Amino acid sequence: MNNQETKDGREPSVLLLIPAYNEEKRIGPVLDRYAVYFRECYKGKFVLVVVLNDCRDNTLGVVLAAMEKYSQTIRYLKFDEAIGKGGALIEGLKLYQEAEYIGYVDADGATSPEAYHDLIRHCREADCVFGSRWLPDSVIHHAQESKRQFASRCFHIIVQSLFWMNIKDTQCGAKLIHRKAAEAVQNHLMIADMAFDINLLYVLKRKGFTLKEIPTEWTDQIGTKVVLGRTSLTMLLSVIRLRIIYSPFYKPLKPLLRPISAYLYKKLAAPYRKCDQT
Ligand SMILES: Nc1nc2c(ncn2[C@@H]2O[C@H](COP(=O)(O)OP(=O)(O)OP(=O)(O)O)[C@@H](O)[C@H]2O)c(=O)[nH]1
Ligand SMILES: [Mg+2]
Repeated sequence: MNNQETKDGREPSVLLLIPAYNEEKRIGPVLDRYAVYFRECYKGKFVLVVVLNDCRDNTLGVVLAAMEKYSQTIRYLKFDEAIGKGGALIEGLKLYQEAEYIGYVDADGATSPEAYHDLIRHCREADCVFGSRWLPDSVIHHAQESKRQFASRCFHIIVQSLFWMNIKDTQCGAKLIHRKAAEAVQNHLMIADMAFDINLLYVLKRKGFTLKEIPTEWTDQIGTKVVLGRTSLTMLLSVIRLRIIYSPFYKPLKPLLRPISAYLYKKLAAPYRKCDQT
């Protein structure tokens, strides 16, 4: 018996979110692979919810075609505003009541269904388990290009010095959260861009939930949504904003921080969410 199975051999119910922005070329085969794999190899309830927003291409058409084939397994949520990857996940995580575990994975197929299933096998080891590409046992089939790796390691150093979470890879797109933990952080998620993961992990940790990095199998894919300069600047702005929000300086700085950050996000054409609950 695997450690996530119950005595009758069932695996936990999982709702898996896939944020998607202009993914008509990448998401079709990924939906096929996940739907078929989990139908055939998973001994529990498994539902996929694609969260799309602001798509300029036929992502919705591709998702609808997949839903016709796998009507029991695939659903979607659609937003017309540019809410960002983080915004899409914030909205998707509101569905936490529908399964014992709620998680997410990228639409690009960098994490295979087998690798995601492996993450689920570790679900009882912490309140949030997530894939890591930087552990000794991680398997990288095709690595990111070197300038992406360099930017990613610089970002890692910044995140470590700001938050001291001792996490090797906050940015891997494969994460799984127990519904109780997802419920507890609902009102504390406010980073709408690609730095959303830091927001999620940091708030979980602050609230006393346990986090565990699991070595994963990962393959870089073409067609990334990351525009290195602008995405990196936005992510930097977001982690600094998050750090200030969770510092003693936030109260006195709040009247200044709000208009400044709203202005900067607008300049960067990046999605911005206010944080009323913090
Ligand atoms: N809903 C939504 N999803 C988004 C948005 N921006 C990116 N995504 C999704 O977020 C996921 C991550 O994007 P990727 O292009 O894979 O970027 P990444 O994983 O950070 O970087 P790579 O290493 O290049 O894969 C993909 O599923 C995208 O479609 C957005 O504005 N809205
Ligand atoms: Mg990706």
